[in-house]
Amino acid sequence: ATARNPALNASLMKIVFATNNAHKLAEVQAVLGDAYELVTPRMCGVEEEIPENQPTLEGNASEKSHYLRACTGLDCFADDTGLDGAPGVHSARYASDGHDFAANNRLLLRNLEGVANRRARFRTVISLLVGDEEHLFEGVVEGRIVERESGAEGFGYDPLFVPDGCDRTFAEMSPDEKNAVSHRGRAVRKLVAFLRARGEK
Ligand code: ITT
Repeated sequence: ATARNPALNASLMKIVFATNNAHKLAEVQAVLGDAYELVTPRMCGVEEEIPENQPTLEGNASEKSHYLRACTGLDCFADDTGLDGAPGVHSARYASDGHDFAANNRLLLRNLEGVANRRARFRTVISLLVGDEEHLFEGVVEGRIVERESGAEGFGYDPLFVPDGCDRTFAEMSPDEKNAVSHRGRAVRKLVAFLRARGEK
C-alpha cells in the first residue's frame, strides 16, 4: 500500500539493518512500528553473509554495521547477541553453523546435563552508524535454561530460555510479549529513543 501512496512513503524513515536473520528483522520492525521502515542488506544489493569475526558483541555489531556502510554508503545499524551465564551455557556459537537451531539447542541441553545452576542471560549490542558517528545501545535479560524445549515462536535458543518473572519460554510468547522483556527489545527501544531525539533537533 505504501508504494502506491507517495505521501505515506515520505513519512516513513527508512533505515538499513545489517542482518541476514529474518527473525531479528521482524522483531526489530515490530518495536520500530510504523515510524521506521527497515531495509535489508539484500535490498541494497548485498547478498553475502555479513562478516562477524570479533571476540566481543560490541566488536561484532560494529564490524557488521561498518561492513554494510562500506558496501552502501548508507547510515545503518547491526545487532550482535550472545547467550552467557552458568558454565555450560557459555557462548552463543555452539554448532559450526549458528543457524542450525535444533543442533545448538541439543548441544546446550547436553552441556547442562546434571548442572544445577542454569542461570543465563541474553545480551544484545546494537551499533548504529549515522554520518561519521557510531553509537552503541545495549539490552540484557536475565533468566534460566529449562530442561526441555517448549514453544514454536521466535528462533535460536528461544524454546529453552525462560526470562526472570515469567513462567514461559520466549518461544511460548507472542512477538510483542518477547519484545516487552527481551534483550533485543530493550536495546531497540534505546535506539528508537535516540533516533527520535536526534530527529527532533
Ligand atoms: P546476523 O545476521 O544478525 O548476524 P545471526 O543469526 O548470526 O544474525 P547473532 O550472531 O546475533 O545472529 O546470534 C548468535 C546466536 O544467538 C545464534 O545462534 C542465534 O540463533 C542466537 N540468538 C540471537 N538472538 C536470539 C534470540 O533473540 N533468541 C534466541 N536465540 C538468539
